[in-house]
Amino acid sequence: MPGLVFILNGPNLNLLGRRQPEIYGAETLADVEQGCRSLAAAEGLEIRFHQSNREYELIDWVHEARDVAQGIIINPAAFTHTSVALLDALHTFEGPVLEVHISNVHKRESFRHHSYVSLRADGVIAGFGTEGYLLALRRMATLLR
Ligand code: CA2
Repeated sequence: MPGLVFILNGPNLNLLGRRQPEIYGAETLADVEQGCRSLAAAEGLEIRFHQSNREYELIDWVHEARDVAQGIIINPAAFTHTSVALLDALHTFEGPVLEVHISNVHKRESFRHHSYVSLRADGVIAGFGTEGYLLALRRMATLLR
C-alpha cells in the first residue's frame, strides 16, 4: 500500500491531556490522532495510529510495518531510554523512522537525555508539544514523495 505510515505511541501516552498538562499539554491522544488523520489526508498519506503500554506490542507493530508500511513515526515514551529490543526491531525496518517527543527531553532529567531509538531514527523532534507529530508527518510526506 503506497504512503502508509505507522504512528506508534508508548507507555502512559493514553493519559495525554488528563495529567501533567504543564509538561505534555491539554490535547488528548485522540485529538493528536484526529490532527494526524486530517494532515495525512491532505498529504495523500494513510496512517495507522496505535498506543500501547506493553513493549512487545510496539515491537510487533514495527514488525507488521515491515510488510505494509513505508514509514514509522514513533514516540516510544519511556521505552526511548530503556529499550534495546525496540531499537533492534526498528533496525529491521527499511523505510524512514522519525522519533517524536512532546516535551523537550534535553531540558529534563539526565536519564531522558539518552535515546536508544535515536540510534536508528532519521530525524528527531522534541519540545514542540503535540504539534511535533504534525511536523514529523509533514517531513514523512517529503521523505516518501
Ligand atoms: O516528551 C515525550 O513525548 C516523552 O516521550 C514522554 C514520556 C517520557 O517518558 C519521555 O521521556 C518523553 C512519558 C509519557 C507519559 O505521558 C503522559 C502524558 C500525560 C500524563 C502523564 C503521562
